[in-house]
Amino acid sequence: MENTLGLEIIEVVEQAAIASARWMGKGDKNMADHVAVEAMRERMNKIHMRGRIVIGEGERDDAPMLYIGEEVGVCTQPDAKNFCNPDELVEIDIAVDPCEGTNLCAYGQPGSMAVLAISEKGGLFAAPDFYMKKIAAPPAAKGKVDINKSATENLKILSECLDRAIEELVIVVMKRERHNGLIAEIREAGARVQLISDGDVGAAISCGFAGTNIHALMGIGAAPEGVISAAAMRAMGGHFQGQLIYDPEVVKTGLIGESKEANIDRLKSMGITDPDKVYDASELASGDTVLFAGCGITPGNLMEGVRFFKGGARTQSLVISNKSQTARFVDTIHMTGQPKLVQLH
Ligand code: VTB
Repeated sequence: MENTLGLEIIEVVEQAAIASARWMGKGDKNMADHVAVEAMRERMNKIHMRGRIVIGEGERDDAPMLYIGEEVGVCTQPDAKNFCNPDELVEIDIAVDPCEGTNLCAYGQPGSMAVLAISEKGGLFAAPDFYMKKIAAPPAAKGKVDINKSATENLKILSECLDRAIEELVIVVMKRERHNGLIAEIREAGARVQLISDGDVGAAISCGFAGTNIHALMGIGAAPEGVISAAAMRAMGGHFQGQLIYDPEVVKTGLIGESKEANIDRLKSMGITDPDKVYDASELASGDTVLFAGCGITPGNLMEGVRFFKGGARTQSLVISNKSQTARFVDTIHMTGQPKLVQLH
């Protein structure tokens, strides 16, 4: 599964990022998202695979493309039997966010990315469109920090695991009213807070890499994005835990269903009987093979954004694989126009 797919999914996120980057700074987040979805789907449908979207743009009725349950890949097309042997092909589950941080892209801010995660069938948690309390931390703190502990306790643990003073730690938190208490507690404990307006996937993954100067992500973001972050952290051995948030009162901003009770019922209907369960990365991305791919749309902590030049574009992507235990940065020049001398700088 991994060898061929690992290369092809780079192109999937690259194409989505290039399409979206054309709408960077135009103030139209729906277009930035729409073109990324289209590009991602088109490229995905050229891959020799039997894929199924488990986390996508929403339910079929609301999302014309990359909806949950949509089948993608050459071997799901009506004429597939002419060139695919269904018995030989592993069925693949895919979680996508073609333009993670649509506001960031629309307003020309850093940190938007095209991202996806892949595993064999059943290998990714099909998270409902709710929120998720998250904690992400570097591999050295894996299994040591705990979402059930206070931020103050976790900062002490991080400080020990990373062998640096609490004052040197940088914790990313999304700037939301629901996080006012958390932000105050982190500052009180002595650590520094990096507030972001959007894009907690990039923040979570940044914790996995030394040198990003990001030591943890804490707080509540979207659940589907949590699964994609978990896939990356599982593949690279970082720490990630998530707990579904189904109470609109806790979220404060953002719409999540009619009421807490209705949401609990919805979770039950999806087979989630313990709504307060804490999931770790290996439960959210439980597959034997887990691959993450991301491509910068605007520049971020880990990747450059898309840069256009006469005759093409240059992208930077990241593919993380649990099987080969690699995090591979891929720098690509796309020669989409007339053949030209490629400018490296
Ligand atoms: C979260 C976060 C995402 O949007 O979903 C956020 O996980 C939305 O949160 O990375 P609110 O509803 O509180 O605004 C992102 O930042 C971007 O998709």
